[in-house]
Amino acid sequence: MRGYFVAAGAFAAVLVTGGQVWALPSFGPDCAQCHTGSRGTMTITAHDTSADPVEACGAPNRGLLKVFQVPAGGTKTLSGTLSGLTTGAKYAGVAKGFQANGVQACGALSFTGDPAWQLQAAVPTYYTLPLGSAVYTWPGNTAFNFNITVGGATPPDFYELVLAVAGKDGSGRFYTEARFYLHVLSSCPPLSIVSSVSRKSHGTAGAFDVPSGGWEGRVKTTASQGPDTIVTVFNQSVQRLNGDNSDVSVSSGTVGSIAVTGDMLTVTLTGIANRATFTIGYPGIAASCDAGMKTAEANCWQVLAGEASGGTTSIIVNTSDYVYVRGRIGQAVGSDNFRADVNTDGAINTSDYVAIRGRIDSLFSMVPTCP
Ligand code: HEC
Ligand SMILES: [Ca+2]
Ligand SMILES: [Ca+2]
Repeated sequence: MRGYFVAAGAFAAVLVTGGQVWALPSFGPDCAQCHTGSRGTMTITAHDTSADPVEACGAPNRGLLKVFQVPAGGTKTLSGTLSGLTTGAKYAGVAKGFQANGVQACGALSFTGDPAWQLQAAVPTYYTLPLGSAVYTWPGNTAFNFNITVGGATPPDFYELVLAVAGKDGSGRFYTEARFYLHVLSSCPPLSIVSSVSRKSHGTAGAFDVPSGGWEGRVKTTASQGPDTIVTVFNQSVQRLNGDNSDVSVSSGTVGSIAVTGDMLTVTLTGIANRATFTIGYPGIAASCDAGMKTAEANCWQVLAGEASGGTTSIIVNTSDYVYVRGRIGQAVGSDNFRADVNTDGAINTSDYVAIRGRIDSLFSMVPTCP
């Protein structure tokens, strides 16, 4: 037998079950077990986005839910707005679902709850608002904001949580809830490329760079037409995932070596196709702080061996390249004229004519920038 009696005071009802006396609304996280009516609407507000993640760990498929995003170690306000109760309804808010594992990586959410809410039970954890055994009376509080601080070691994932309201009005006990995801993001910043250059050493004159997106006409040997050393700087320290040549993807040629120093990646190559766009991607390069933090960005150069003079709309190896070199013969090789040192030996002289000569083709042109 189960019975209850209504007591006076801020917290009106007390249920006696098998000799145990319960204060409301602390009957357990499943308010809907007793609050079977459906009234009011909890609407998730101030969320970041919506998502329908793939459930890999047996969690029910909820379809598209609203999403709050927070980096591991960060704090987020989970907010819902209540509407549609009848005047005089007594109600309290509930935050729950914290024990459910992430839907993709199956890990646990470690968190610190909002001290402005009443922690009612640790297993399964749920909180109510207002504090203690107080309740609201409609029209009363409509804003249910739960500040959550996520533990730094929480696996990045979607964690399904619930903001709900249960109470009692003239028609009896009611309940309404809104499910949403707390999307814990890696605390590691997204990986991006700061710069990437095709670097060639020009003998004692030093090394000179052609930035990604431009054209590369220098030819040290036939094997090193186009980029032979690519130096890419990322926005943070990086790691190699595979340790072999598959850490980078190239559109032509053969990778010789790959080296990482802090935020800098140096790749050497041979045999890059001439008269073609050369592209390098970084499928096996990840941020040092998170092996899952990779970038889809790529770099590219327009490879046209023998090109020296350049152009704004097209590049072509023809007599204008001789003219370009001739105007610089004898100059010290520097950042403003290194293109004229076509064979990269550190001097601008007739040997650069030779590097151009075998490649003259007045019928073939390319755009000077990557597509
Ligand atoms: C085991 C059944 C049961 C569960 C579980 C339960 N309640 Fe109730 N609740 C009651 C009963 C019984 C009353 C008394 C009101 C009535 O129906 O007369 C009540 C009343 C209330 C009231 C109105 C109090 C007042 O001052 O009139 C609130 C608010 C409330 N519950 C919130 C909750 C919340 C929030 C939860 C979940 C965290 C919850 N209840 C879970 C049975 C339950
Ligand atoms: Ca030219
Ligand atoms: Ca030269």
